[in-house]
Amino acid sequence: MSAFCSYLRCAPAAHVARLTKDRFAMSCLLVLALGLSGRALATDPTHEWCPRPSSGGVVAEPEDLRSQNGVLRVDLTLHDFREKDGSVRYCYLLHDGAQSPTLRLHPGDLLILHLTDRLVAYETAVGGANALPGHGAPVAGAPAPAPAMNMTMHMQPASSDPCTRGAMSPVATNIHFHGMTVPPVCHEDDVLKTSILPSDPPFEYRFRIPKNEPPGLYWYHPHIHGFTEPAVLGGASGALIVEGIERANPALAGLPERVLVIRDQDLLNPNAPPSKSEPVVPKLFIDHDGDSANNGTGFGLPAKDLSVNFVPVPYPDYPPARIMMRPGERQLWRVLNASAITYLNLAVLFRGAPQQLGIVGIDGVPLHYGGSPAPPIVWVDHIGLPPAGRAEFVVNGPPLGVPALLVTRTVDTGPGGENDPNRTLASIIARSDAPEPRSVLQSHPKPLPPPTQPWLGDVQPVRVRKLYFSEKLQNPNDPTSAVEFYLTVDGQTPKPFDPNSTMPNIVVKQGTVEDWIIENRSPELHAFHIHQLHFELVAWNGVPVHEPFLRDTVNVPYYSSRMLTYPSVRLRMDFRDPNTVGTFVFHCHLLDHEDAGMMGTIRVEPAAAPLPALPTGPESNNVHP
Ligand SMILES: [Cu+2]
Repeated sequence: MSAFCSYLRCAPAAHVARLTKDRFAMSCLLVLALGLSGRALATDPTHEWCPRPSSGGVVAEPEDLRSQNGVLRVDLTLHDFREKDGSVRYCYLLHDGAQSPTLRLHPGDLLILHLTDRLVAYETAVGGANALPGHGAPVAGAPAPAPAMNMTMHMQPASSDPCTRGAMSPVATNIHFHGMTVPPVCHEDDVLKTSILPSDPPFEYRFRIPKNEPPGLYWYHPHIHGFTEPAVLGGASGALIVEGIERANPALAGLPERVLVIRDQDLLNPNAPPSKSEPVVPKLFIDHDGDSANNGTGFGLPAKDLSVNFVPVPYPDYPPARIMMRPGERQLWRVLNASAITYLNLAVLFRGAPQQLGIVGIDGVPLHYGGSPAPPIVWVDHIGLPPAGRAEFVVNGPPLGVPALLVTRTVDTGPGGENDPNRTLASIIARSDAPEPRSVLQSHPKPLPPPTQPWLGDVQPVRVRKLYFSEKLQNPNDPTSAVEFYLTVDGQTPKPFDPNSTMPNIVVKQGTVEDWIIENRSPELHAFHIHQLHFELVAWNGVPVHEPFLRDTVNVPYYSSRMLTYPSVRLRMDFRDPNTVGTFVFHCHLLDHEDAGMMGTIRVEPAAAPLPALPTGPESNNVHP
């Protein structure tokens, strides 16, 4: 526990409500052939794309697509569908109608992914659909207002080349391979310029999984600035597994494995009264985004519903999805928090009692990896996952007849955050005839080669930078005015991410290691993520921590006016891999924040290249090592 009590790294859970602001089934068989007929369906406004299972259903595994002879070829089509309540579903669809397949490759394998953009419906639903009546919310079915950003500033004339187009529009898309250390270039993992439109032919992603990519759970999702949240909230996400975790941790050999993708979505029953089984909570507050604000009790209307492999678990009764297991069976669970804004705090309960979960990997990396002094497995009774975080852990199934639940406990997102109450996710049902998971880890794994470079935690950083999250009311005198979101390099001027800027916020040298202190100067949680690399958390609120494993996303605790200093995390950033060379982004992974500008860019220069001359002026501070 000691090493992991900070994994969730949330602010203290128990606090009174102190609201400082009064503001705010996979039945896609119709799509069997996506040739001409798919094209015709795509323009048919009555066709219901992206069908979803009913609540209370059995949690089916996503379809597995496995590389063969070192190559995985995938054809995905991205669809959207606007529901009657105004919310929009999104899905990555295969020709056979399956949604959001799990891509499984080995280090060194080639991925060739053809992506077709068939987005049509989103334009009329920008602004979210679960804003509530009586709070200035859009009327269901009516065109909603634009989000709190100037979208027109990002609308550029469409070039003919998706690689340089950079167009950020509601029907544009691209893919970010979250957590992978593949180069930030077009056709690989670039999100700054790559912009695919419905008028384009299938766009090819083509890259090799690096031979040194840690084995574990990664994921893919669209990353068009200004429009990432609606797509991910709508379900545009899927898992990518780099095979071989049992090579890093032989204790896992032969275990069945289960992929659980937990997504958030607009509330199915936003106007329903709370369940009578819950305590009465203070008056409902709605935040600027139209979401239910944190009330600090652990109960009440959540900001978003959750789903487990697309089986919804809606407010107010949270009917659990169903996970079937053989009695007492030990499995490896690979859990992805693919939520747009929702934090998870997972626990498994038998007869209401928390069970031990054996964490073996975080954010795609085995705990004991790359020379890390971490033990290969750490047993805990709850696991915090910020949006985009992943945890791979060993679960021992319940004995026959023992009621068991997968739950997420409340997360205190801060006085400015969204409400994230206690809720059930799934019943775990022990049955002798439960089907086995589709995948089983190798029984006799060949050990991974030894690390070729020192453990990140043992490398002296060449410098320390400070960045900070902050929020500002557009009109400080009007508490109902929109909030602006910034992620600022200390010394630079806070401003929303500018997709047209060619000046990176930070320039570093490949081959180096730096320490970044990320402060939170706002009254809500943020989740710091950087593309292309992993980092180690080395201090929490200025106090060194011993958590010698890698992450790509980390929670940053919220600020309250009672605090004497801003909360912070200190991260050891690893720019040693040559694949990090190029320009890419770091941002908050609460995607409404990212869309509203909480993002910056970094350029990693080749090790041999000289650094450019220092620009002058107040914004040049800390730009160069
Ligand atoms: Cu944020």
